[in-house]
Amino acid sequence: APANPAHVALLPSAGMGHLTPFLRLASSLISLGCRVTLLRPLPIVSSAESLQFSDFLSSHPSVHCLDLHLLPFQPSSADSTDPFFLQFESISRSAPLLLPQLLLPLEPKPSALVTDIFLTSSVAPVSRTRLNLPCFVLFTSSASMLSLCASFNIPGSPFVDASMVPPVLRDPNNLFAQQFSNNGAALVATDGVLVNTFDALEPRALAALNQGEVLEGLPRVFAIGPLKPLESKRARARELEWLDQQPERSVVYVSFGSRTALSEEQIKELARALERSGFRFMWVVKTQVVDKEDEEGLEGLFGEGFMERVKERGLVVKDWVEQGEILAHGAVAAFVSHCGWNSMTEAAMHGVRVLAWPCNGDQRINAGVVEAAGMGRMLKGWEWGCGGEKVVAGEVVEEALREIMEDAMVGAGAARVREEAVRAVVVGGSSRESLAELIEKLSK
Ligand code: BUP
Repeated sequence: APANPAHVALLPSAGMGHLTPFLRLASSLISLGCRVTLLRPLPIVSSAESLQFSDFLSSHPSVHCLDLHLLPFQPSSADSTDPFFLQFESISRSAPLLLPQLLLPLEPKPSALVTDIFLTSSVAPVSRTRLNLPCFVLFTSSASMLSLCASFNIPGSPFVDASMVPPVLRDPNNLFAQQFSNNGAALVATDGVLVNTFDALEPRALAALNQGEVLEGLPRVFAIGPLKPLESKRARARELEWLDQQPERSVVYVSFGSRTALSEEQIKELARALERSGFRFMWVVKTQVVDKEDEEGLEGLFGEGFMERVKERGLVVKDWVEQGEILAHGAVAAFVSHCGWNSMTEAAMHGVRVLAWPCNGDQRINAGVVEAAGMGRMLKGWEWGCGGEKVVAGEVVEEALREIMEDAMVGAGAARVREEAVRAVVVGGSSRESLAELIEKLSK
């Protein structure tokens, strides 16, 4: 390790989609000799996040964790009821007051602060002026989404087709849209933007960002992905044992991430599609409806007799699974996904083809990245909100499953993307070099 290692303070925001890349980054920095101070906003919204924090801290004993006790705030009626959104708000308001108390007394002093895109406009000015620390942003989605964020003018951007922009960002009165826009604009007052992607996956977006085409004055964008998933310390789960019993590249893995619930009707159609297709499948079902602990609850959800009929070739799970390990398993061939960006980087690094079924937020843009890279296809007839108003029929999904499983071009595309991903992170690779360059900057 260098005599004077970089000391990086990390401030994540809320939700697994945000916490995950922060902890992966922390782990990579430590393995490259950096010192890490992790700021943990409390209270934490989901139990998945709490578990992730404690697993991470126990497997990385050198990390100094500082609790950031959020100040009470009264959401106004204009604020959302989404608990993650309220948490972004609460961290944004508390951090400028709490960061100086927590970070100024630290010895050794941090050399830089890395924060979340959603905290940029509130944290970057404090970091640079009060703390006298360079401020970097970890953008938790794709570089293509970053080009929307950095160039954003409600209701659109010259860099992203309007049809890809989610309805919430097309409404100039929406508070989330306004904040998205403010945070994008605040990027010029930071020292660099880190993205969990790699050159070969998003060459055009990265070039446009770094050549000043998207936003004048945008600092350097560092493509440092795919960030390596943390090693799980938990016992090997039954999902992996189940996958061990399945033939090579035969299983369709289905998951819509930690925050997306399909409508009940859409779940029934998807169940029909999986059954009719005849493929082996593993389905992580997350809806409020399945919070009940028994299989009967699931049974009611999918339609009469479904579980019994598919029990030889399908596994339905409702708990948290180790998705990184599932996608790394050789039995998995395809991933039916909402296209959360972490999930897409995991599919890319394991050469798993994607049937893209975007629902909200950045997902349509991420799905476009997957298609352009040749590692997947979009589901025809998908709708914003995922089955809220219009349901995609089982037959359409079945057809799409067949196409994705049988299309040799997509298979080759996914395999190529995996090779490129591996090449990016080994010594001499584009992401590995960017990370080294970043650490050099962080050390100053
Ligand atoms: Br669900 C689930 N196990 O059961 P995304 C997710 N994950 O390991 P999201 C599990 O959580 P946003 C589970 O591998 C990925 O790293 C998954 O992040 C992991 O989507 C992460 O893919 C989920 O970005 O977040 O949760 O919808 O809405 O912020 O995109």
